[in-house]
Amino acid sequence: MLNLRTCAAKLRPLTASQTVKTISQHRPAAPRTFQQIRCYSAPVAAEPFLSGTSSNYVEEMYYAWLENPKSVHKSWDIFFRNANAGAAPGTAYQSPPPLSTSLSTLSQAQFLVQAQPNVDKLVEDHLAVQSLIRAYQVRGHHIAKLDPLGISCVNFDDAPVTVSPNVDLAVFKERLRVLTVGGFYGLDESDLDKVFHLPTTTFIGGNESALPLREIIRRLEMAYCQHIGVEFMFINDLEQCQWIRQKFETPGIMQFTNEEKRTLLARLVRSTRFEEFLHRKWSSEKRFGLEGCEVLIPALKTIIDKSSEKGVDYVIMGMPHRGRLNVLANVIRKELEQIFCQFDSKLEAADEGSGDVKYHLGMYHRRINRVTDRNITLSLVANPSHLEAADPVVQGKTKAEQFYCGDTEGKKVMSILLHGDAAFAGQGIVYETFHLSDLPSYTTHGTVHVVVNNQIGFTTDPRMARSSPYPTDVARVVNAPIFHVNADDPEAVVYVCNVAAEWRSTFHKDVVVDLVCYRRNGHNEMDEPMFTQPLMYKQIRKQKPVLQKYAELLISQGVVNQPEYEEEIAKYDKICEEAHARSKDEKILHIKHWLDSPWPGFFTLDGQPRSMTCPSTGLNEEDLTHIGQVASSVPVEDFTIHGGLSRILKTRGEMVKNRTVDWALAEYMAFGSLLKEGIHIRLSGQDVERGTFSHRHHVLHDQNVDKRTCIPMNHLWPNQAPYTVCNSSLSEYGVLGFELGFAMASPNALVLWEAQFGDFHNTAQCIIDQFICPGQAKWVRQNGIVLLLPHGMEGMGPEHSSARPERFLQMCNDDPDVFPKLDDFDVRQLYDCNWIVVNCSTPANFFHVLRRQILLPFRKPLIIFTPKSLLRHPEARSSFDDMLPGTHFLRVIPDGGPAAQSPEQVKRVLFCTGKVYYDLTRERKARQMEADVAITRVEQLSPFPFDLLQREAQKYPAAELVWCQEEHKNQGYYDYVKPRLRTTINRAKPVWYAGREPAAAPATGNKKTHLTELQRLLDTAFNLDAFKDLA
Ligand SMILES: Cc1ncc(C[n+]2csc(CCOP(=O)(O)OP(=O)(O)O)c2C)c(N)n1
Ligand SMILES: [Mg+2]
Repeated sequence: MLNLRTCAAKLRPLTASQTVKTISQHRPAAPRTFQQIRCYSAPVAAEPFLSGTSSNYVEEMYYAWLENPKSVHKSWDIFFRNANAGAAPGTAYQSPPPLSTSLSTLSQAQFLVQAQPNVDKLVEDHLAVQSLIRAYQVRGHHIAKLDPLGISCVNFDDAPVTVSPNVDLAVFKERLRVLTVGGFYGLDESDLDKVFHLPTTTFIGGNESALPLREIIRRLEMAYCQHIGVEFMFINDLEQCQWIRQKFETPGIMQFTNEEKRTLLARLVRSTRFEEFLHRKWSSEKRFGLEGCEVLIPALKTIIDKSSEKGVDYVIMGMPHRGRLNVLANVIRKELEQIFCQFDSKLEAADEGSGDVKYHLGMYHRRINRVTDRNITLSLVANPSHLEAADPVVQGKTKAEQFYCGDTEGKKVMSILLHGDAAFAGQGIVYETFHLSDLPSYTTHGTVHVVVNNQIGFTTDPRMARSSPYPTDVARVVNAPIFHVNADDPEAVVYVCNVAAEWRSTFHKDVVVDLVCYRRNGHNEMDEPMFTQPLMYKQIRKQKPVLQKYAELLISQGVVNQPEYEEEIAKYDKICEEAHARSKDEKILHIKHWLDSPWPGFFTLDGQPRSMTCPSTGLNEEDLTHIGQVASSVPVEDFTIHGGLSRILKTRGEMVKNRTVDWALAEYMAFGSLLKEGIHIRLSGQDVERGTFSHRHHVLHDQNVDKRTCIPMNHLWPNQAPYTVCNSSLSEYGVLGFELGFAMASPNALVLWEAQFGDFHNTAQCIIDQFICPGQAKWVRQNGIVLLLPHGMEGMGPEHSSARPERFLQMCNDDPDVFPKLDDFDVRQLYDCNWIVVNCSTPANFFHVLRRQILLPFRKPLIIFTPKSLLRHPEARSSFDDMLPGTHFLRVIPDGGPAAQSPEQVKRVLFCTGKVYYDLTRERKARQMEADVAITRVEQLSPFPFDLLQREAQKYPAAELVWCQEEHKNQGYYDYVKPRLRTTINRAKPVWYAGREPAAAPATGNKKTHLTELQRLLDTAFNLDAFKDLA
């Protein structure tokens, strides 16, 4: 009774407003417009049979009639013709002529209209049947039997309904009559054996166009209410909806050959026995086992097999902890001994770096797919504990692999993302990643998402963990179909996985497979789940493992016999035992064996850089001039740009004639020259095409032709590498993760992410903390991504001022107290660091540091604090002379004025970085203190230029040393620089501070206070008595 009540609620007709919404969502835009609907709906609104849900059916008929008037019954044809001709309300309907004889083959024909004197009733009943079919399509998943435990934690009214496939509608309908307003869409028991035409929006008929109601219900029950719950009716595209209906409604479509069943059983054996083996050998080790969702392994293998069959030869995967070792062993096929040896606590690490736990490491493997006999490469991206953080990284890597092999439609390279139910619903990055899925410069042309929905997250129930009915609702925002499936029915799982892979290869859009399962043990193997989920776990204890259930099924069907089954188990156990024996010979753990993205040819065979030098980053005059000219022109015919932009380009042209560059032009020079050398450049971030500060203008827009654009950077050289510049979605976490993934794929690309303002990087903090900063140490994986972070105190308020340099500097791995013993600081120091942090004060230095990033023989992340007001500062210009061959990036720019001429006379050296240099020189000049105070610019903050700064400090023996910054004392660079500067001078002198006071916020919101603070810090910097009393 309870069940039936639930069922009734789920199948209840939509309200009028719901109907309108749903219809407007899934109608195609053209040629079927809403105008056409209004054309008939206005005059016929008063037709007696057009109410509530019946209008659904009428619309179906109307669309069919529009396409082909003969496709609908004669009565509808006349009705629509009259309505369209403007018949008055209530007069468009005429009694129909007799039905054609096309249904004469049906034995129930006596129930059809010929025998039916009441045509109104006929129409109503058809409308009711149409509504019924639609109700199953929309809501059938609510009552499907998805939960293997039968306790359904999904937040619907109640537990699933069990309806026998042999519909006992008498009982069923009786309940519904009581429980739904107006009964079962007006149908009653006498209708059960009546035959109804099926609308074009269902495939349950197979070859038949009409069926008795009893059979219609039975088939709908079979399609939508068994172990698969299909959620798809929110999809806007009719063709896609039809495709899905056909995949699940066609009678007998879910058939498996005996061979397929045996393969499925063998895969379940591997999945199950792998976990059992680990449990036997290391019962007290954490492994985040897959017990309760062993079907994940055949599920993934099915997606890969089907995708391989459709032409995919490279699959990039991302996944969390749960079942990861099993996936490595049985999907990626990592050697078992490599996995087992990780459980040996005495194993020494062979590689530099801190390494990572065994269930975080990545993997790359190329092999033959046995099912399709085609080569396939599988890569599992290394990930941190931070759930879902790897999602955008996987997408970026996938995009890059597609880009490098010219796979513009995602036919060869694809991604699969695995999720836990709690994380999928809870982590915002899932949403941010979904929103990249259909953007031209970010799409990977469809991802297959698989959710291990064990109905729990650590100790938290779904009802406490999410407000949506399913953990997968987030996918609805991109119109991805969602296939919920009971993970204890392996054939249903394999079926939906096949459909998911086919969907991806047909529509190149995301799709979700929700494996509704359970977690047999605690969160990890050491955890006691009964503390918090006693009833659930009582049920789980009673649950027969899926392998056992499926084996029994196949044995009962005669597909395998008991000895064959046992032999399959023994065979795999033996493989595990032998690998275990071999694993004992492993003495050393090589993390580099777990690389997810090898860069063939970039390193020597033992993974070392091919040299330890960096060529000059300078460029010849001809190339500088050529790039400058293209940057100041419109290199296509008949292209009208905005007048203001013409002026900007003209100014650029004049700068080129004068052999000077500003910031934007320096960036152009760096990009343009690297493109010539075959280096792909990708610049991504919010509004990067124009540049937040309207300085870049890398994409020109024709003022007369909509969407006509020109990227001059792609018109530089005959065989240049392509330049990609793309405005991103408004996401930092997602987009930075994506670009990091893109940069992982190849060392021969300059991949840059620009924050709108530097402060906004903190919504991507997880990517910075978990991947960029420690990536190489954890995973022996280098990455040359560049972060451009606009920074500077310019009176713009607490936000839009600071890129938080202190945070990046705090994460640098160089020792503040040790002067490095190196012959070559220029390159060696870079090799040893975890990332490079710079704040350039000249365009030329910015140009060099970008080029150096690629010309170095290894890759390190590069963090650049970029200017805002300096973009247009007349002094922030560089001459071509500073960019010619032989010139290079200056880690430190010493004072070049009177102070440097007579260094012994100098009373104070001001060390600084970035924009404040210009404030300091202006002030020094105003105070005529050029001979008293030297100003030294630290351009590369980390790794710290110990060698050069030592030289600078020694050059001015009588001078006080002062660190000057415009940031607050507890922010900026001071805490990082001070101990290091002291190390360079053997702590012989103090290092004083001139800058803003400590503060909670990065900057004041009051412009006047800002200027007062600035003046105060300049006063301190040039007051030679300022530190007297402190000495
Ligand atoms: C961002 C983040 N927050 C918290 C955690 C701690 N944590 C680890 S596993 C887990 C539960 C995950 O549940 P679910 O996503 O359902 O995966 P399951 O373990 O059930 O497979 C939590 C909260 C984490 N790893 N990452
Ligand atoms: Mg879970």
